[in-house]
Amino acid sequence: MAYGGYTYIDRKYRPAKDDFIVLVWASGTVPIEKIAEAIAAESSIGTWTKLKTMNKRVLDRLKARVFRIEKSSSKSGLLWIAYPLEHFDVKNIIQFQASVLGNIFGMKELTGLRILDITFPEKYRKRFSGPYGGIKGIRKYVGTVKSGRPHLGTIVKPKVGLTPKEFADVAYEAYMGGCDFVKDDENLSDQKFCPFRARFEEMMEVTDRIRSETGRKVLYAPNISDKYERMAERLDFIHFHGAPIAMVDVFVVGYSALQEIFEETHGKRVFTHAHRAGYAVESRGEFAITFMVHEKFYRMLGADQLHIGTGVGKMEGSPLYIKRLRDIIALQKVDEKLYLGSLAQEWNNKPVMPVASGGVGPEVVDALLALHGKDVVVQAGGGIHGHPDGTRAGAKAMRQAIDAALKGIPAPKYAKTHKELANALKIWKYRPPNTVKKLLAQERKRAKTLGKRALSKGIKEIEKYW
Ligand code: RUB
Repeated sequence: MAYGGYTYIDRKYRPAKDDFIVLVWASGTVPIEKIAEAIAAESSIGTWTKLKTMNKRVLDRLKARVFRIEKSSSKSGLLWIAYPLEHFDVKNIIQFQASVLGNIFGMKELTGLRILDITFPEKYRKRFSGPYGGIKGIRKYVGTVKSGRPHLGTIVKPKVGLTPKEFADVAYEAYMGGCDFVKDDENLSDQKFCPFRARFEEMMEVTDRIRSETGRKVLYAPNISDKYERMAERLDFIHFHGAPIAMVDVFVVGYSALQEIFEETHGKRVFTHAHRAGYAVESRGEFAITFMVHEKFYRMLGADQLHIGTGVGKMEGSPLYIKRLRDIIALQKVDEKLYLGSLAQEWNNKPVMPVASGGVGPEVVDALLALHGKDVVVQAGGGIHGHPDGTRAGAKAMRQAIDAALKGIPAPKYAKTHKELANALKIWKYRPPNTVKKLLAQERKRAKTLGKRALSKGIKEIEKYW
């Protein structure tokens, strides 16, 4: 079988060390082999017909090769595709995406296409600097290297609407209650009611005040997201005033500006907090790119903290899937987990601090930490500012829930001697960590069988674990 006159399926091919491996789920109106040929051709060197301009050098050195096909039906299945390093521009993620994540999504013979995961070879990864400080750098700043406890973060709520002074007052309460980190929400930027500079100045006063009143170094991440020039302007401004961290809405900003602004933050020794608002636009349907792929780009480009979901809160993602998202950014090496649609990956850059956020309150902290471990920013908006006794009590309740989990004491028991936690649990029902623990234990025991099932049953089986 061939596409446009050339063949791209090569089951005997063994990927080279420098190849990119792309794992794809595809379904269509023609046999899966034909789909595989079409995808490999269109995402590398080919087109719908033979070319007078094609030559052996291009074919041999630059084409993509489908080296493994696991069929689910005659017209659907999992494909493993290898791309040679030479195919890609030196340090250009846009070119990579235009190639591997480009035209193929529009091909009319396809009824479904999901880019499940990509393994990036070391030579490519090394071209990008990765996080500036990552987990260690952020911990050093906050002073938690020794304790290794989870950080507590909050998003000032309401999402938008407060004036700079109102915003800073809420933040002060949150820090006093025990937050290490306060951030703008994804849709707060430079609106008239809360101008960026005025808010930032108020917040610098608050973080200085916390330092002098409590001796603690806390972080505030202002949302600099905008077109590139305005992000750079804001970055200059906050850097001039000694800000340690900036927040960027990484997905909606787009990779071109993102790469540039992350390089600038690094140059200025400023950490980056990556909010992923919008990512699910392309990760939930029949035609999709999983967040695993994006988080790899974000790690290469240099996010120091990255939102990855919670597994127990308001955003999509099963506990096991979110754990995988966590491992991909927080570990130096992950093995293949086919039942999650995920490939092996090694890293030589710094681990990124995972941010578990979205629908988090003290009632889920036990479960959250059972899943994420201690290297995590436990981040709560509503779960702090919705506390019946206000923001300071809300932050205290969260810190108490974290302390309880670290001591192995269930939150309701700890609440007997901690009134903020007790009051929180009156309005939010405690969710014990049992389900999460059970899932993790099952996964450990059944990993091999789950992998085999995924191979024979395809995407429906994989989806069960997402
Ligand atoms: C948090 C919130 C954040 C989400 C985004 O508010 O809305 O924007 O974390 O989701 P709250 P994710 O704590 O009140 O739910 O972090 O999964 O990208």
